[in-house]
Amino acid sequence: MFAGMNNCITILTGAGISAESGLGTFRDEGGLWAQHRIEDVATPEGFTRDPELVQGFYNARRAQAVEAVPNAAHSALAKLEAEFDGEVLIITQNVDGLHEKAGSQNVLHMHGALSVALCATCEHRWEAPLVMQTSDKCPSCGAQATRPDIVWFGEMPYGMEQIDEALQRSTLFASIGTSGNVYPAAGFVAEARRLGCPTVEINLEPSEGCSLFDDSRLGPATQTVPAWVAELLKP
Ligand code: BV8
Ligand code: ZN
Repeated sequence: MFAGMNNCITILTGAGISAESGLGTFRDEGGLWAQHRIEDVATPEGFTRDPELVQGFYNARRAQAVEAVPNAAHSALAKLEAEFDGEVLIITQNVDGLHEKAGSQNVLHMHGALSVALCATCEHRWEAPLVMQTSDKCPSCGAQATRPDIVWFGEMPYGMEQIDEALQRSTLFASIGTSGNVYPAAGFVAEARRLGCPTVEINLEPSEGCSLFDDSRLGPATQTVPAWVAELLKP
């Protein structure tokens, strides 16, 4: 990193960064997609077909997320944001609130958040109750059309314009704890490369897009992320 340049580190995180906080990943052994069919619990069609099943799936994950404690990887990223001479943006695919619990403030939830409820009728958002039910009424328009504020497959992720702008000005792009299976998130590294931005992958094992990264740190996030942050903060 060159002193004086307006340094900007853009970090994409996935379920792997929360694994050591006890939250399940999707595609690892016994992961969430081994227990549920994506079509049934993470698509708008699935929600229309059986809203109670989907609300139950997210109620269970919300209850787990509320109890979960951020780990050393989340804390290291909060320290990076607080101490780095430049901008640090975390774009997370995760719907748990562990980055915020660890103290990160510049966090973009591109796939939504378990802590937010959304009205499908008037798009009003409010803090989700721990248990959401199909019979809940929207506090704003009264419609019985509440859903978790989660981006399902086939739906447009949040913040894509802001993400494009961040990638344009990034001086370093890091991908942490994601398997690189889900688009458009999995395409960010190719965009960063096209823009001439250095890229690093920090993951338990090489991801689908590993060949696109200039640098890679393999191992558990609670070890690899604090080490990477210490390097970046070295005077
Ligand atoms: C869109 C909801 C367009 C929240 C999620 C073909 C057919 C159909 C669709 C498509 C297709 N090709 C592309 C698509 C589009 C589709 C897609 O990409 N499908 C894939 C599966 C092929 N994408 C979409 O539909 C997206 N929308 O494209 O819209 C559009 C355009 C215009 C107008 C309208 C629409 C929407 C994608 C968002 C879907 N929602 N989640 C929830 O339930 O959580 S995706 C879900 O996967 C999560 O958000 C999750 O974050 C994300 C990615 O998974 P990962 O985070 O990577 O987790 P995973 O388990 O896979 O990997 C964990 C990694 O961690 C592993 O690599 C492991 O090694 C590592 N790890 C484990 N332990 C540790 C560790 N690393 C470090 N330390 C450890 N201890
Ligand atoms: Zn409403």
